[in-house]
Amino acid sequence: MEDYILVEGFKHIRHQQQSFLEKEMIERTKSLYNWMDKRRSVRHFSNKDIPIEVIENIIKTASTAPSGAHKQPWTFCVIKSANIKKKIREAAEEEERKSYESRMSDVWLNDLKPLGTNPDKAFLEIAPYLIVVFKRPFEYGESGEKHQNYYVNESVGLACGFLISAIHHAGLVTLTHTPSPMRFLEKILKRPDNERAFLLLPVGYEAEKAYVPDLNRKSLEKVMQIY
Ligand code: IYR
Repeated sequence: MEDYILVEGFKHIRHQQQSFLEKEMIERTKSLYNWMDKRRSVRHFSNKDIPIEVIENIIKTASTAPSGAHKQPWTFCVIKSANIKKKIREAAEEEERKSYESRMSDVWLNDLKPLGTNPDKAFLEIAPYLIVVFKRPFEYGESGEKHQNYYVNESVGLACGFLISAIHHAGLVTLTHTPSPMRFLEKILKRPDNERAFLLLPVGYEAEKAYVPDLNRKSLEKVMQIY
């Protein structure tokens, strides 16, 4: 027999979150932290293929994120085609060159120096998959009227966090690439006019010899305030 209540005429089903003993909870949270702390934004990819089922599972995980009024205002475009990856790389590098040469301030360029980034985006062609995340600021109703979505940036940002965690959980690597402006992605992928490019993530195995900047994370004392 199904267990439910009605709230203003809408069905609310019974939910029972699995919980753990305190000792177990401490172990689990420690172990997740240790694993997540190993995640790095990686720019050196292997071109080794990965099963599409892995990509599907990763995207299903991202799509479990909470969203404003449960509108799920996102679309994840998966690119495997070498031809489309090449188009994306060429367009991204063109924008990036302009950014690095004139659009970014000296302070910004200086802040990026430790990361060693530059307008060359070879990873866009090397990684076996690119995931381009689109946000959907509004939806079209039955008769073509527009319905705004809510907290779109927050919702899609959360889904991207879930996506990045799922990629790391699979033992794969990614980085959050934000070529700016990103309108070229809407054009190349022929997206509908209610979608705006939000983030581009190459996904794949790490290259055999990969390097990342030697960075430290802020200490707990710096990022947490207890009241
Ligand atoms: N979008 C550029 C520049 C860039 C900006 C930030 I803020 C970074 O953390 C890293 C890169 C690029 O992808 O190179």
